[in-house]
Amino acid sequence: MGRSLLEEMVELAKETMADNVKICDGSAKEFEELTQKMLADRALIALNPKTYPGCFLHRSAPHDVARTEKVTFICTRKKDDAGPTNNWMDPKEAGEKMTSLFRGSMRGRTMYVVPFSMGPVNSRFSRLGIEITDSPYVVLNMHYLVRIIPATRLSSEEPKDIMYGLHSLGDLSPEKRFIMHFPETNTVASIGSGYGGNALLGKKCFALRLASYIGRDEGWLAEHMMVLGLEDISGRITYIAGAFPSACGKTNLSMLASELPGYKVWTVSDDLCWLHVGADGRLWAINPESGFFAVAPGTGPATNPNMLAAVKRNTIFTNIALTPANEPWWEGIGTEAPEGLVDWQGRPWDKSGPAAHPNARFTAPFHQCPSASPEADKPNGVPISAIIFGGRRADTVPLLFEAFDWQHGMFLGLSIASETTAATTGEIGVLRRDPFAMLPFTGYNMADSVRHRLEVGAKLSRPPKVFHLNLFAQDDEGKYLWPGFKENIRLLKYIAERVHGEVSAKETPIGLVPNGYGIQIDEAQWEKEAVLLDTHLESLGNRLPEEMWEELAELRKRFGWY
Ligand code: OXD
Ligand code: MN
Repeated sequence: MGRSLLEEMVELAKETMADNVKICDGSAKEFEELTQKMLADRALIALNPKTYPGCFLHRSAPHDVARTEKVTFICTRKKDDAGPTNNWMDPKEAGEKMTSLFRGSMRGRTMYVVPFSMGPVNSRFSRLGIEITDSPYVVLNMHYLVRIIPATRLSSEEPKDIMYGLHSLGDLSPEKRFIMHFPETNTVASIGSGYGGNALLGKKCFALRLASYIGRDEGWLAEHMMVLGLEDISGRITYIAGAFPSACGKTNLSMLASELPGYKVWTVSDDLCWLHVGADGRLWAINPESGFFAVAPGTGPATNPNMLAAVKRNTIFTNIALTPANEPWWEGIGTEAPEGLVDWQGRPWDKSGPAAHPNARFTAPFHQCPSASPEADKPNGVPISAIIFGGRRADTVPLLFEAFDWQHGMFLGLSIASETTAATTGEIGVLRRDPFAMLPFTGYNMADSVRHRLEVGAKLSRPPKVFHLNLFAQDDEGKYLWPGFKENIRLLKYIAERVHGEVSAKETPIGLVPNGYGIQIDEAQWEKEAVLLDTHLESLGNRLPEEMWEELAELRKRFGWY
């Protein structure tokens, strides 16, 4: 029998020919040494120590600023196991390609070995991982985003249970950039990018793509969901998870600063969660991460004051603009751009484009956020009473409605979409379906993931209620119907009251709609939507559970179309 892929990956790590190897321990001393080295190499700029203590700016290569889905692959032996929504490559072919790209790729560099836990260190739901990288920027980010553990802890784990990742910046050329996932052997190989989602393997690669595959086999779910706890006047906390496609307000909602007297939002996660079926028949969530890696532009005092407070110290900023006082600046921060601003590429800002890159980021430790939930590190997680699937639609889909049951809720999750507007792309109404907000993050066949969600639901004696939220519905003049931001607390309050059976809802063909919000359902638009959903379901192939087609037929029946 040939060598296992894992053995081949270890061999591959040796072949990178790194000058030296450093086993990381996550200590403050290590952080200090790395920042000193990066400051000397001009890979970091120290920000104003009085106003932004412990903060640094990193500028990436200008062509390496976002996740690259085109070169992200799921390499399963059978193509059908990756499914119609993923790029696929045969694992042998992918392995060979990566071997040749990694050979000598770390020459002249240090190889950092970072052992870590995803999830609270003492939780039975956590997973151990190891990332080998030649990027000190990656290591710094990992100090905040995952819990780095002593390397010796890895030996207490079955090697096959460890998520193993090899990353190299390579020469950063887009033609030689690949993010290869091998879910059947729990490994990832990524080369050619230093950008977060491509290079911080703990985040999307491990915590979603590999973990979703593991969760399918073990009966749990890895989701692209924020988690918050809504505390009400009586002190009762209702935990709500929410999956929204990118740029649909997930992070802001998870940290909402409530102005409703007696109500408070506690943040458990702003991006990811792992959901397990508890002995009590409820779904329990942990946050596999321990920090935030979030988009800066648009974060300001009105949209997310908690995040602004979280990034005032010990934060790594990437691709933001810099003021003459050595402070970070981005569009939407809430202050006028000062004279003498330097743009994200280090040039004097000439106002011809944005000063900060639209995908500029900050990386900060979780507990710096004033709304961080004290329950976030609980080994068993928090019990989820409601799940929100969020979309971005100008018409058809109203502000808020509730699924009739879990299966209908999964149909809503399968259908979520975000629609571009003239303001963002110049093209109106381009609809991108993003099932469960997991389109780029599911490590196996999306249709099988629907079956798995139905199976998990069948094990829940107290399933969460499922809601669909669309904060972006517009009137005929293109004006948003819902003010959003601080008003969203009223929607969370409504959801919690539905969970506890304290308010009624109106039954309509699309689901249960809140009373008193002036919600209208436009039948003609829904007739078109049903046709679009035919195409969407079709596109997921014949492994899609029949139940989803039944849900679509039921929708038509409830409208009385046949
Ligand atoms: C994303 C992110 O791309 O969280 O979804 O960075
Ligand atoms: Mn995300």
